[in-house]
Amino acid sequence: MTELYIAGAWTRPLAGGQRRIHSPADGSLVATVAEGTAADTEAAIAAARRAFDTGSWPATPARERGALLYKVADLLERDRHTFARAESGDTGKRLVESEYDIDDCVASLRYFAGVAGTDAGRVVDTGRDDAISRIVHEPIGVCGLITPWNYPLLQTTWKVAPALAAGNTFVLKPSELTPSTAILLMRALAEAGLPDGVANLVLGTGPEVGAPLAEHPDVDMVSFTGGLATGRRVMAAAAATVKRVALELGGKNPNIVFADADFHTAVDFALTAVFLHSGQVCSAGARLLVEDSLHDAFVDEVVRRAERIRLGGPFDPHADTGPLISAAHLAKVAEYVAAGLAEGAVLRCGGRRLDGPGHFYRPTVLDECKQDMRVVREESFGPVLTVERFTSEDDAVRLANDTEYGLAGAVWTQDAGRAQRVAGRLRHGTVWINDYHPYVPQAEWGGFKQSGNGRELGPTGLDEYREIKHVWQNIRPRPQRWFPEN
Ligand code: TXE
Repeated sequence: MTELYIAGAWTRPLAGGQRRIHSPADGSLVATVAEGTAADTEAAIAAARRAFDTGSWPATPARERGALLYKVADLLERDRHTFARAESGDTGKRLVESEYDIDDCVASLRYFAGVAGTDAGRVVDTGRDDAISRIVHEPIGVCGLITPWNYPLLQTTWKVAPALAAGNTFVLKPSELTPSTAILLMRALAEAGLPDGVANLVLGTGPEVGAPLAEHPDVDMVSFTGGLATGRRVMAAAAATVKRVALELGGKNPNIVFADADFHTAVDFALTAVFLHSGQVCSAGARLLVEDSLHDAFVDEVVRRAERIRLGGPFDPHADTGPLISAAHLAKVAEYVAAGLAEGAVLRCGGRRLDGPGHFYRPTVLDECKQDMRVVREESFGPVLTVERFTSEDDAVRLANDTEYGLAGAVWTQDAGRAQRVAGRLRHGTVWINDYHPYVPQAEWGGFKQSGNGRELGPTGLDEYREIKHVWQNIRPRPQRWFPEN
C-alpha cells in the first residue's frame, strides 16, 4: 500500500486508514492507497512550516529552484508512460489523453522553471539621491494545494510548479478519487533532490484533509480547484486567518456560432468542446448558442456525429471518450438531463447510461433550451450539450454572459470585426475565436465572476504564490527635524 509523504518520508497514516481505487471504466481495483485524517494533515502542515521557517528552500536562489523544476520535468518525460497509465487507471480517460496531459505538465514545469530564474523584481525611481527603492518577490510560506479528479496531475502541476518556483513549501491534497499520479509526482520531486519537508502529500477526503488546510493558521495560502460550492466553503474557512486564496471553480461556458462560421469546423469543435473527457472539463463548451438561421442544419449535424461517438475504457483503442468518474457523478449528470427535459428541453440524442460495468453516459444533446433551466445555469460536468438560439450579436453576448460563471467561451464567425467585438464583450477569462480548448503555459488561465479569483499559468500565475515586497532604503540617513528638537 502506498503511504503519505511527510517531511521527506513515506509514513503510515496515524489512524491506519486506506482506500481502494476502482477503475471508473470497469470497476476493477487499480490501487490501494493510504487515507489520512486531520491528524496526518496537522503533521504535514508542521513539516511544511518547519521547512519554510528553518529550511534552505525559500532562500535557495530562484535559478536553482528553476533547475530543480527542469529536472522534475525531465523525470516526468522519462516516466511518461507510467504516469499516463496511472492517470488513466484512476480517471478512466483514454491513455492518449493522459499522455497529452503529462506532456502539458512537462511544459508547465519548464515554463515556471524558466520564469523562476529570470523574474527578479524591479527597481523603482525615487526621484531622490538619498534613497533607493526596489520591489522584491518573496515566497508566501506554507501553501495548501487542493486538487480535483478530472485532470489530476495537470491541476496539481499548475499549483506545485509555481509554488516551488516562488520558494514556498506545501501540503498537497489530491482528490481522494484520483491519488495515483500525485504519489508518483512526490517520488519525482524527491528524486530531483527537493529538500525534505518542502513537498508533503496527504491523501484523504475533503472534510478530513482539505478543510484543515483551508482553516489552519500555519497555512499561509490555499489554492483550490474544484466545484463552486466547495470553493465557497474553502474561501469562508480561509477567512478566519485571512489567508491568500486562489480559486478555480469551473464554468458554464458558451460556444457561440454565427451563421457565417465555417460550418464543418465549427461542428467538429462543438463536439470536442463538450464531449472531450465526457464533459468533465472546467472549460467545456456545454452551452451551444447558435444563430437562428443556422440552427437546424447545425444541430442536425452535431447530433449525427454525437451519435457516432464510441465510449470505452482507457486502453480500448476504438474508444473516442471514456466514463464519468463515479456512480454518484453519473447520477448527478442524469438528474440534470431529467431536469432539463422536465423544464421543456428537447432530447435529440443520448440521455441514457450504458448498461454493464463502468460509469458510461451517452453524449447528449438537449435542444430548445432556455436560460432559466437548471441544466443551462449549473455545471453538469458531463457529456451534455444544451442548445439555445440567438438572433443578433447583442442577443448572443447577452445569453453568453448570463451566467454566474466566467471561465471560458468561444465565438465562431468569419467576420473578423465581429469576432473581436464579441470577444471583447464576453465576461469570461479565456475567449477562443474559431477554436476551442487550446491553452499555453505562457498565458493566464483563470475566471471572471464566480469561476474564481485565481490565475494559473502565465506571469501572474506565479504571482499567486509570492509576496511582493517594497524595500526602501535611505542611503543618507540624517535627522529630518519635522518637529522641534528643543
Ligand atoms: O468537487 P469538490 P466534487 C465541479 C463539477 C462537479 C462538482 C462536484 O461541477 O460536478 O464540482 O465535484 C476537496 N474543504 N468540479 O464533489 O468537492 C475534494 O476532496 C476543502 C469542477 O468532486 O469541489 C477534492 O480534492 N477541500 C472542477 C477537491 O476538493 C474539500 C473539477 C474538489 O472536490 C472540501 C472538479 C472541503 N470542505 C469538479 N470538500 C474544475 N474547476 O475543473 C471537498 N474537498
